[in-house]
Amino acid sequence: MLTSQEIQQYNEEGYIHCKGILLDEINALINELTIIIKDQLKKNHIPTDEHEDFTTLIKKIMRPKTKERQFIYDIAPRIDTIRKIQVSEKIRDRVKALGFEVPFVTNLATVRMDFSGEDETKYLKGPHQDLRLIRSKKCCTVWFPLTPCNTENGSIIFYPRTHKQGIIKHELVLNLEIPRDQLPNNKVLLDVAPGDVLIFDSFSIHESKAGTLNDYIKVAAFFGVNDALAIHIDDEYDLLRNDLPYFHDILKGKSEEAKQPSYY
Ligand SMILES: O=C(O)CCC(=O)C(=O)O
Repeated sequence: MLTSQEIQQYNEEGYIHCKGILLDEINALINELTIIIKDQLKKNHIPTDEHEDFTTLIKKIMRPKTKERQFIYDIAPRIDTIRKIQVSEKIRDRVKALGFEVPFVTNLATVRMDFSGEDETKYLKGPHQDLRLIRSKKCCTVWFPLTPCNTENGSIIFYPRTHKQGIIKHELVLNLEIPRDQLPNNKVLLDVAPGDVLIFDSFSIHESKAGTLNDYIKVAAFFGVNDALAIHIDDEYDLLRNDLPYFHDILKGKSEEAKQPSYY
């Protein structure tokens, strides 16, 4: 399932790139999302052409501040084709090979749609650890694209070997971020295709990267997995489940009310 080099890479660098393992599953997910988006476009009397591809449809439906946009964000993580990926043996067996004894999916997947023309300072995620997905020391993020992710279309920047530093102090900007002057120099922009999966230690520092194309689009999803046997109830990792402020509260200017992070 995983080679000894891959396991070694995960332990040392903090991530592995599993190429082409979810081709059928991603096609099924894109097909379902396409049906849902076309249905919403039709209900909103927005004309579509039969040949329009997934990315064109996404750009059409994801108009800022519309209910349809929110609906797509809300429904995407809940459809069966994405839930199937979360419980797929292809993921579970790999995570077990990485030493998770009783893996469990920590959350509904997040589906991100990043495209040009949006306020990148607001929506693109700065350098961070996946604090929301950490419940124990043994946790990973499973990240997979629905569109090609690379320099041109946008991707993630990953900071190898940052996973062994424990919880790093984040600052509350629009999101929780690690100040740039504290980042290591060594970073990689990952080139990932639909069907590929990145599995990385959720303690690893990573950030979203905008594409260089004028009309870039990047659609990707991720969720967390923890090892149930690594959970120590109410320790500093487990308590992250209720210590973090919510992005939407921060956006609405409620950051004063949002809980301040106290975990470094
Ligand atoms: O750009 C990405 O897909 C990474 C996003 C991410 O790490 C996050 O939203 O927590």
